[in-house]
Amino acid sequence: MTRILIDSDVGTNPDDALAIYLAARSPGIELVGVAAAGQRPELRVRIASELLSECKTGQILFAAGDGQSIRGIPFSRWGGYEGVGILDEAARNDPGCFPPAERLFQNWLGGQALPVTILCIGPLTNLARLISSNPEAANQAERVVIMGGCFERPKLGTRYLPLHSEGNLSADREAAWVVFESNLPITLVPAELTYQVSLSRAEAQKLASLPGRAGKYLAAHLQHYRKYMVECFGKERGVPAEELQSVGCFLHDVVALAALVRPALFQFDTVRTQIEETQEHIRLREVEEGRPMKVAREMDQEKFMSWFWKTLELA
Ligand SMILES: [Ca+2]
Repeated sequence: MTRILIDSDVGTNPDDALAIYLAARSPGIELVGVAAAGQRPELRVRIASELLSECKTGQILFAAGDGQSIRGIPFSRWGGYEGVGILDEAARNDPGCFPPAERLFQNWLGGQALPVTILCIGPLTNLARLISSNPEAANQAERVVIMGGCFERPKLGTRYLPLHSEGNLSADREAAWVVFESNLPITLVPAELTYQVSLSRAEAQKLASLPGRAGKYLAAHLQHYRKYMVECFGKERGVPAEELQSVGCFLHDVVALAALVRPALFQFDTVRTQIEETQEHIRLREVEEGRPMKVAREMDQEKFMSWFWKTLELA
């Protein structure tokens, strides 16, 4: 049994919700906690707790992370539809209180004898804070799997996207430095790999047939997200709307979960990795002398998709 703790920015892009839902349904996995960082972290983590309310799981601790970067800059990623389809207006305005992410990490890493893997599918702020405030606890993590960064420009169809297309490292650059300079055993799942799989609009519609609240939520979420995604790709990455015509949803965070629960679907290399930063972007570089990390390079896309649908029981 692999115990995992997910640190996300669930709510804006649907891939976080999918990764969390799949983790709760994956055999051999015990999901022990879900945290969220990003604009309005309490709302985000409430979404996760509602999403899993009908899943048969053990006890999961839900925790709210940061609403701003290490430097105190408020996170900007926001679609305006976060929680629609799973929370009513009153709950979206007042999602309630959750313990801080730090407590969740302390709970599982501070003195616990049980090994825990952390899956980071949002900005690295919560993990960086733990590394800075309690490095002994952080070092207890059995493994840290990170969806983030890119060594080369990700490709969307035949188009190369700009380097800033990966949002997790860009959202909190200081946090990324803290995590990459730590001694934690890191597995990286970079954006040039995660951009290789997505759901078409027709495939994404199948998610509406998931039972109960999850299906209802994902149907509403995907509808709102598509408009937002097309706008973002146009404004930030120069991709015309026509080129996104058939895309229903990217699966970045789901690929990172798969690298953790189905590593046989991937080919990994050990790469000495360093962050390279300019004003415009933050990217990863393979260097001769640097910190070795396990990097997911290739995946069997067909087997990945079949794992995805099978785990959702929609195959
Ligand atoms: Ca995410």
